[in-house]
Amino acid sequence: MPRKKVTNRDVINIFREIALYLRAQDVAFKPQAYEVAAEGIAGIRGELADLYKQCGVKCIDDIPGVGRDLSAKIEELLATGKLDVYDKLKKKYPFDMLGISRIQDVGPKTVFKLYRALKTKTIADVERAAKQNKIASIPGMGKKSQDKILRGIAYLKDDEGRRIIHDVLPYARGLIDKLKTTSGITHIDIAGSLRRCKETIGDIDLLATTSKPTELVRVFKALRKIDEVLEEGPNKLMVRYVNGLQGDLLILKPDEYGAALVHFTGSREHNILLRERAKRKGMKLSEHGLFKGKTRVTSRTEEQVYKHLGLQFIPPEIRVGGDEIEVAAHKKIPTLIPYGSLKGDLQVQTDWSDGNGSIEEMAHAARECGLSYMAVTDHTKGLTIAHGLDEKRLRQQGHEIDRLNKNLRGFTILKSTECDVLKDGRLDLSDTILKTLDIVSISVHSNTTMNKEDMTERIIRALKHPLVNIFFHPTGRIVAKRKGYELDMDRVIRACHEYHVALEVNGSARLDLHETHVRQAIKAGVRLVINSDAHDPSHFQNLEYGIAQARRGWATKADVLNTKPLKGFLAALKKVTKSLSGSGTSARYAQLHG
Ligand code: DGT
Ligand code: CA
Ligand code: CA
Ligand code: ZN
Repeated sequence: MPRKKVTNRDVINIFREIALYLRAQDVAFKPQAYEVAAEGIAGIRGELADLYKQCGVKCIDDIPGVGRDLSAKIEELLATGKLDVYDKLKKKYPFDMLGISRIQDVGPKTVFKLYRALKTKTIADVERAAKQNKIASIPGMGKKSQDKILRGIAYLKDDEGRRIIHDVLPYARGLIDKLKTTSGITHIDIAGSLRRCKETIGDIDLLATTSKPTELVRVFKALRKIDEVLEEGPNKLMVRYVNGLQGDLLILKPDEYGAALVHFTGSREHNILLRERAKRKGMKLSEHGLFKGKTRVTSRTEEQVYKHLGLQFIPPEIRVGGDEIEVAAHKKIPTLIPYGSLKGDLQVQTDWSDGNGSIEEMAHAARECGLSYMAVTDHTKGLTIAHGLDEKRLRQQGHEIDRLNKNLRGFTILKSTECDVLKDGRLDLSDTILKTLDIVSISVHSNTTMNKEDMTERIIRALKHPLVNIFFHPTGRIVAKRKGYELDMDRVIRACHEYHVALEVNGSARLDLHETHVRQAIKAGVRLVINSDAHDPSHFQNLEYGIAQARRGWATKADVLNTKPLKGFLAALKKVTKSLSGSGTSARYAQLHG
């Protein structure tokens, strides 16, 4: 039997799992090295196997974050399909470390503890043990931890088999790039949930038109990213890709393409409402077109289908089957914030705390992505696991930023912070140092199990602080991983409006705010910022997912402050601080709010 191809995903997962094993044993430095390498691999475009074939271990060495030691390990994996250190770990500790530690609040040490006490090897084992009330009696665990684990597992299951969009979109684009040069092809597009930019994706739906269907099928089946063809017909293929995702490729008639694109983009709920509307207008809508009796009214483009239904064009991101069709009938769908329209990024971590890049590296990467400003927002001292900064180091960082800004043309680094909100709603840094910053941003990282009332009070107290400008990842959720803390978002949104604090739409795996809160915040007059939350130079790609998230919440360019050039942005943020405006923040705030 031929050995299975080692994919980037395999290497990433193995490295992440090794890091977890090492973390559980308190090994210094090494876990981070594996994690950083995994990040680096996640950021590359092609397949490691191809790179390796081209120029050997030299090319692997060049991947950001992959050191000499680990490139040798990657080589071992690619060449032999196995990795000795990993196999030894797995033999000694035969449990699904990677899987079990995906459960919310279950760290690698807990996975070990569970295994030692109960021999739990899989998530299913852990679930069974929890249901049999066995976890509660492990020393140091208790009933509360057991309940939390059960909730965490239930949350994971909701998303079983689905992948976060960050992992799927670049992959699908890689497929499109390969297919679009096929002879005879006239259209090749992403449809389904991926085109709608949902947070998680069930499968990759591709639509195509071509004058040479057999050629397209041939090229498609030969793609290295395809693991197995599951079903094959003349116009439809269903496959499993090497990353484990499934996908369809549909080959359509060119004159039906628009109607098909509407149909296969979905959502199902949106399609149902469209069909009902067609019916009310004496027509019938299907994937083949919009019909009046036997005559086809239209089908060639999506725009025409919407137009003949008396509707404005509805962007895919908001085709959810809510009120979008009604609003489109009144021609009231706003122009959503365009992709690529951000000028700055207000949440960037560097190697001063838990990021991988220096301030300078991050600035260069941001500029490469077309930005003209970026705020450095390292964590603060309360967050010891992330090497948070205290007042003294933040001041030193300020000097470093001044030094760098002198040498940068057409790009500005802003002094900022991701200041931890303490348990009682006070901030983790003194006002004296906060006043020296260009922007003060806050977030909650600790004591996240408070009840709703207390958490809301805690956050509102922080929002009231006269120096605070932006509230980062407001609900604490992480897609498919963590639900977020209990919070009264109505009250938080009102407070943001009252105290002039902008809400963040975070483009990392958090995708926080949720789109319903984006829409709610806009209605309440709260301004937004879209940030990457970059911890690595490659993470500025997150901005695109942040924009998608904001679009799903109906945000326009005007709703998002960092679509403005630096000056306009700082002016709009209102509470402009000392180092740029020359006037103290609190004085300005007192002026504004009496
Ligand atoms: P996913 O794959 O779970 O992330 O979500 P979708 O929306 O991509 O769902 P999928 O792949 O099953 O189907 C793609 C689109 O095709 C879906 O959004 C709407 C359309 N579609 C598929 N089956 C049906 C159906 O039975 N009824 C209707 N109205 N539309 C359907
Ligand atoms: Ca799909
Ligand atoms: Ca599908
Ligand atoms: Zn961080």
